[in-house]
Amino acid sequence: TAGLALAGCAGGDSGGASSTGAAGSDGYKIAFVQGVAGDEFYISMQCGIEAAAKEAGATVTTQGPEKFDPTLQKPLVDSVVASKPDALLIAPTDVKAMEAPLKAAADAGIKVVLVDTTVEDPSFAVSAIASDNVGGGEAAFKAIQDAHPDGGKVLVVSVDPGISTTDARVEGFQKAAEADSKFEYLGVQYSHNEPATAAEIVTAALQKDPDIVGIFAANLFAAEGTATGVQQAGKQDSVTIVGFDAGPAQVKQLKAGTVQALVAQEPATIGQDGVEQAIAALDGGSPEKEIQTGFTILTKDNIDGDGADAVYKSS
Ligand code: T6T
Repeated sequence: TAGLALAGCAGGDSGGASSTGAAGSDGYKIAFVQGVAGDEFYISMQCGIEAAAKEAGATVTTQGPEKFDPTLQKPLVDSVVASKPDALLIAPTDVKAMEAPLKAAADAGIKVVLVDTTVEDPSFAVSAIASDNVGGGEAAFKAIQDAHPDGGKVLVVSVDPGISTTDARVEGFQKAAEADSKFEYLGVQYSHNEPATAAEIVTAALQKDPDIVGIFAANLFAAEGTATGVQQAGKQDSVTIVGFDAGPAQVKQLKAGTVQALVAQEPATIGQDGVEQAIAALDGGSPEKEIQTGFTILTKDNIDGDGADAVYKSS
């Protein structure tokens, strides 16, 4: 993976905008808009983008909204469009709400590349790059299935409906769970990307159904709160937690045994691919319309070996 090659990436700017690139460079200007600022997944992606841009002599400006919320992301996009970058790499926060502003960016002549999330009709984008999110959801169920061959109740904690990635993960998990009659799918609840809300959802769910055997947390912040909720309910010995994403805190929890498996995406690769496709489009080449990147299932058994490469950066 690109992970190790990127050690030392500055990234980690959780607040306002950051930029990198040679001063006075006459290379392409790339703007990156994250789904949310301060999220280690997007920090690792930023590292991949900056490394690839540096190689191509391009400059990068990175910004992210304070929350994973289209009403906060749209004004950022509008101001980025007004600054006329050559390309915009973006993780749209909603399949519907972000479509028009991004189409407007493309209509203004900016090459738009969707990284991680997408929109309902991405035809205006030169490329869309994402993990196999349905496959990741299926793999998450398989990890619970392996730990509980006799079956039982399973729950999903996601972010918000209308996010392409997490919706696809839920879909993959649900289909796999419903295909095994030994399991009872309790449905999905939404944490709005707040760990505290995820923890409340989980403690309430465990009060109602104390025999839950597995919980799938569909992103980093859902996983953080799910682990807290299971601990608070004192259920760490009977509930298997599988989280999407491998931030430093999640990996610590995996090693400590408070979380049993993680689905680690390749955010730096998504970012590097994004830059390459943007530059292909700008140079008049033929970018790939869609690219699917891989994931790794991390457990206590493989995290100290090759799995360590899959851990995201925190700064
Ligand atoms: O799981 C990632 C990303 O793929 C998703 O679209 C939103 O949440 C994360 O950024 C993790 O917090």
